[in-house]
This record gives sequence, C-alpha cells and structure tokens, in this order.
Amino acid sequence: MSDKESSGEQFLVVQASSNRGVAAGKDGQLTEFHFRRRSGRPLPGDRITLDTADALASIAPRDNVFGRGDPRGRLKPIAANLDQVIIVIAPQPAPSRDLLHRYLAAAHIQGIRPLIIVNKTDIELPEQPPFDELDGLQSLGYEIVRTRCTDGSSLECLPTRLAGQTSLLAGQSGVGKSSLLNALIPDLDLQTGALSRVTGKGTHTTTTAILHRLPDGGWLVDTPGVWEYGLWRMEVEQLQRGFPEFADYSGDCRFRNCRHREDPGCAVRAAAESGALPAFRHEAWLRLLAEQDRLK
Ligand SMILES: Nc1nc2c(ncn2[C@@H]2O[C@H](COP(=O)(O)OP(=O)(O)OP(=O)(O)O)[C@@H](O)[C@H]2O)c(=O)[nH]1
Ligand SMILES: [Mg+2]
Ligand SMILES: [Zn+2]
Repeated sequence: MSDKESSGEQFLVVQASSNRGVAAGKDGQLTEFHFRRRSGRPLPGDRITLDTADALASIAPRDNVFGRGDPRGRLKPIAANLDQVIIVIAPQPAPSRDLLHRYLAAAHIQGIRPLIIVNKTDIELPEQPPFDELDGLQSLGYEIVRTRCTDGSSLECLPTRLAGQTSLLAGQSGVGKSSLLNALIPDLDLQTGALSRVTGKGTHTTTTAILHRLPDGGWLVDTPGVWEYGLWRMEVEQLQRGFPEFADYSGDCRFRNCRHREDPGCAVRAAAESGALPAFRHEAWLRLLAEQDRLK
C-alpha cells in the first residue's frame, strides 16, 4: 500500500476536466489524478481520496453544488462545497434584465449564501435595473459591496469576508472577476504556474472553474466568464426557494400551491402591491416563472 492509500488522505479538487483533475493535499502539494465516469465525476471543491495509481477512489458527500442551466435546460454543475457565491456585476458590460435575479435564485436554491459585488464604481452607475434595485435588495438583507479595481482601498473589506471560506466568483465576462482575483491573491502567478506544470497545459486555455488559495486561508474559485447565466428546469417549489423573502407572506396565500401570479388571494402579490415587498422582486419572479414554462 502506498502512503496515500494507507493514510486515506483527503485531497481537495482544484480543477477537473472530462477524465483528469488536479487535487491539493493537506500540505498544499498538487497531484494530478484521473477518473472514469463510473467512479463519479469530481467537481472543483470536492474532497476526494485516491488509490495507489492516482485514480479517483471516492468523493465525499457534498454540502452543495453550484451550477447553471445548459442549453437543454439541465443543471450543469460548476463547483461543490461552497460557502458563498460572489455575484459580480458592473455598469460595463451592462447585465441583462434578470442576470442578478437568476444568480441570486441559483445561490439560494443550492443553499449557498450570496454576496453581491458591484465593481467598476469609477464608472457612473446607470439608473436602471439592476442598479436602481440595489437599495431594495439591501433592505431585504442582501449584502452588497461596491468596489473598483483601480482603487485598492475599495477592496480592503473583502479579505475578512473571504478568509477561511470557499467563495466562487460568478458573473458576466468582462465585469472584473480576474481583476478582483489578482488584487486579492498576490501570488496568483505562482499558483497558476504550479498548476500548469502539473497538468502540462497552459493556463490561458482554461475553460473550467479553478480554486485559488487565499492568503488568509480559504479558497477563491474563478469561473470562466459567461455572457448569459441561465437557470435549469425545476419545479415551482424549487424556484420558490430562490426567493426566500416570499416566505414571510406565502403562508397567507389562499392556495397552498399558489404561483403568486394571477392566483386569487395571493399574499405575495398583495405584499408587492402594498410595497411591503419590493415590486421588482415579484416582477422578477414572474419572469423567471415564465422562463421555466419555456424550458418545459
Ligand atoms: N474602469 C474599470 N475597469 C475595470 C475595473 N475592474 C476591471 N476592469 C477592467 O475590465 C476589463 C475586464 O476585466 P477582467 O478582470 O478580465 O474581467 P473578467 O470578469 O475576469 O472577464 P472574463 O474572464 O472574460 O470572465 C479589463 O480591461 C479590466 O482592466 C474597475 O474597477 N474599473
Ligand atoms: Mg476572467
Ligand atoms: Zn401567492
């Protein structure tokens, strides 16, 4: 038996492709491993064990999985075992109407705390969604941090929010995820260099999520930029978990399976009309519900 097997050492997956991955041991040492489909498909963030031939032996049960909808409306997993999803938006490129609401819903549905970063605040924020909704979101309890990568002092509050946690940076291509990563991880070049030495591949072709070690402990996951983030096909009950603030009212809806649309006696709609709940959240709900009907 090798040391690895006899110790049952747990490794943390930092990157995985279709049949190979890279995992970090307790000492931080990187190891390349391989796997067959039938042993399960590991995700960045998975805790795994390896056998003597550096093949995947087991994947520990996951706390959660963050993913997105693929073109066929199925959940495509991106990373596992996250503490928070950092949703980065910026005035340029301007987000689509529901990008932020979809990300927030995805984080809640998958049981992961969201943190919103509004980056590039050196550029004037347009008075349109989602920027004019930020105060409303804050009043609902969402945490929002405003940053500009051109000014380090705006980033000073981030390290304490990230230390010891596994956080995933999500957001549209060009909003500044890699710029934030660079600012938060001084030895990023060394880390990406070590990774490409293990895989024998350049880092510029990276198309998967990668875990990077934070200086104060914990991990920051960079994800390849997407132009549009879509949800996957799901039941109404599941989508409802994406709008946790509705729970204060939905118990008073006349029908238990209320969709908060035109349903008679809907307490969520009434709350949105009275202003108790921001109307824009109810409107986003209606659009995401209609989106689900199109996915089915
Ligand atoms: N004005 C301004 N520009 C910024 C700021 N942060 C990043 N940028 C610029 O925005 C552009 C895109 O930044 P990236 O960090 O590459 O964006 P990304 O989100 O990693 O993009 P993808 O890797 O394609 O997903 C670069 O030209 C950055 O210099 C900021 O705070 N203000
Ligand atoms: Mg990037
Ligand atoms: Zn209702």
